[in-house]
Amino acid sequence: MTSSDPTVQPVPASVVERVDAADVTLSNPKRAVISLGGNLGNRLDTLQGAVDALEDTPGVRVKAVSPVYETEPWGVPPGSQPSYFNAVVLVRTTLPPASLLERGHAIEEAFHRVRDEHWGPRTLDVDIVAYQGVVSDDPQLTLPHPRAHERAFVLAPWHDVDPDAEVPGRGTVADLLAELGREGVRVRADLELRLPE
Ligand code: PH2
Ligand code: MG
Ligand code: MG
Repeated sequence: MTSSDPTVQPVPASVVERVDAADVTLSNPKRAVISLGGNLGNRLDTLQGAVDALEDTPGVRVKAVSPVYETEPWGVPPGSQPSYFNAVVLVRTTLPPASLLERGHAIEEAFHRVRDEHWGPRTLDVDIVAYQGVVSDDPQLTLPHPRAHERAFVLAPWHDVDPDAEVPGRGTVADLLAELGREGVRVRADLELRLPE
């Protein structure tokens, strides 16, 4: 996911990342990209709570947290839902994809996620966007996320934390984002997510 050296590759000011000399906390960790979103309640507190809960997960280490984006609801009629806050988190994990997904769902539930309507408004959505280079059509967890490549609210923050990233099988995040454009997403430079200690 990142071949870029942060000492030579400038990152936007609000990207918060951890560069460990060695990943001593996890053995044989895999890289995963997680998208966070929510459009109900205190969206910033919820996203921060999700970042903290990921870091509190045994076998998960949060490596980078993107800027916060305020985004138009995608896939629903204009004006029918409040705007979202979205962010992308890079983790290293020893959990297999299914366990990471399960943990994501548990975190959603901890933030009172209610699933009553497809693409309905929600306090928190935790999606696994990519896991190492894995391509899988497992109906429980399609990897990479089947719509990541067409969503600026995923691509823009992902590009901020990993400018060299690729959507496995789809191309680079930079190219996909350039093609798609940034309509409906704007960075909230006044806000910031913290990397847990
Ligand atoms: N998530 C959806 C549907 N639409 N739109 C935005 N802007 N952000 C989201 O996270 C989002 C969405 C379903 O997961
Ligand atoms: Mg989603
Ligand atoms: Mg989801």
